[in-house]
Amino acid sequence: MSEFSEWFHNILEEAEIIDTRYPVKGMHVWLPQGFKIRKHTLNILKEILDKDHEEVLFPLLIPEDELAKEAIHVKGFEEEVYWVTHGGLTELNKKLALRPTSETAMYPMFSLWVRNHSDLPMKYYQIVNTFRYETKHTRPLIRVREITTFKEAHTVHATAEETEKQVQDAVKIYKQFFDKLGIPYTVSKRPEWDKFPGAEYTVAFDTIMPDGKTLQIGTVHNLGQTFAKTFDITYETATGEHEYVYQTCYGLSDRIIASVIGVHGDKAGLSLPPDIAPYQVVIVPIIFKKGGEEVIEFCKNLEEKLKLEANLRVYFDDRDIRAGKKYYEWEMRGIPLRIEVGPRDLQNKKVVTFRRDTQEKEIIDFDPSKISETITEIMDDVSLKMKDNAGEKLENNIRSVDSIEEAEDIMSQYGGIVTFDWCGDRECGKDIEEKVKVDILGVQLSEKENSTCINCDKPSKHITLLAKTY
Ligand code: PR8
Repeated sequence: MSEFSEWFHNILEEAEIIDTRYPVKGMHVWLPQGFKIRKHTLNILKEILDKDHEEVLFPLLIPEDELAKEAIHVKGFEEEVYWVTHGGLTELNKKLALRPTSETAMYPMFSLWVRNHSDLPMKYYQIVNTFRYETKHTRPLIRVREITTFKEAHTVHATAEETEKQVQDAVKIYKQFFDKLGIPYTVSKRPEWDKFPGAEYTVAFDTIMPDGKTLQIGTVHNLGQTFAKTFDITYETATGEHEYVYQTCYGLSDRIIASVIGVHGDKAGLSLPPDIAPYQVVIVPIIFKKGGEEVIEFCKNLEEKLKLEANLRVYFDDRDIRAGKKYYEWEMRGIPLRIEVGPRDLQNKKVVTFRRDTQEKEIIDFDPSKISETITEIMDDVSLKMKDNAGEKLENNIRSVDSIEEAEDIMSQYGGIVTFDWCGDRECGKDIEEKVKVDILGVQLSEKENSTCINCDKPSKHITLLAKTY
């Protein structure tokens, strides 16, 4: 197990994120701390999506004939589908698949719902569990067989231009979301051999984990009319003709939580952005024999104040254990700010703050009329600094190269991402992957003029990203 893998597994257990001992491979139990992080993360996402998407909920089971209808799609998933074959003791006359994703559950219904051009665009999303019988090595939150946090959006449009625009909008939505979590990313168009089964093209978000490998954390797919033709999703135009619709879909998974943990964590454990931390502030009383009651009273008031005035998630830790043990625990769990209060601080009208991200202690003035504002400002600064630091780490891990040899060198020395010019041809791309022994992530969306492929000298239009991936 690599150093990072070991750290990651330990932290999932120690910080009580998930319990990996559930007796089905690739399926885990969310624990209360992890569940809170998941809930706050999803709330951020929902808030963004709810502006112009509707939330729906489709059944888990998909009839075999619907799943099989779209040939390329089913080919892409056939080795990963779990099947329900029996109802009690009776063998079902039609097998039912546990959804690996929901195109084939949703689109037969879309075919009933879309009638007229005025019904379009339609933008739906759901947050559900999906099942994929992964044959590659499974890893908690990173490659699971039950994806418990599968956010899938599906949109339907009248024209190809509108789907293009929707792909760009979805990229913007995900950027906004990852920025809020302070997760840095690259955005690239996947090579045609790595696109979503049934899509015209796939745009993906990747981040770098501490071991230098990239993790795909989100995808946006332009589906064109492939599924519309398979599932007969048509609309009547203003002039009375019937046309097939155009579609997009985009998804995120448990990997968003894995990336928060991996990207922000350090030797002391988790470090959570305030927006998703189970508690944003923990108050720890330092109690000696004398003056204990006043300290407790002060802490309780401070807790109430911060909850009411600053709308923060605050935990007053008055457990009867050593303060040092509490410090260790909250640091490991990644709580952004700790406030320590002892009898002397009360006398001096001061409190001590400890920032998890910078590991810095500070003594600040306690002014009851200003404390909520002060703590809110600290929270904002924590969010900003965490995002900047993580962004810098990613930038430092992207290296541009001019030759295949250089790419090999950098990969073996540092890992991370290397960028170069590539012609875009499948054969040449496969040759590059073979030579450097890592995968082409994809090409940047913007075009580049006057460049040539580092492998075959043909003209190249885009900068390509290459990385060892999860
Ligand atoms: C779609 N259909 O399904 P996608 N464990 C954790 N995360 C995973 C796993 C896994 N085993 N497999 C994939 N992901 C489209 C879009 C509806 C929504 C992650 O797309 O197959 C991927 O990295 O690309 C991706 O970020 C997301 O799930 C969507 O999966």
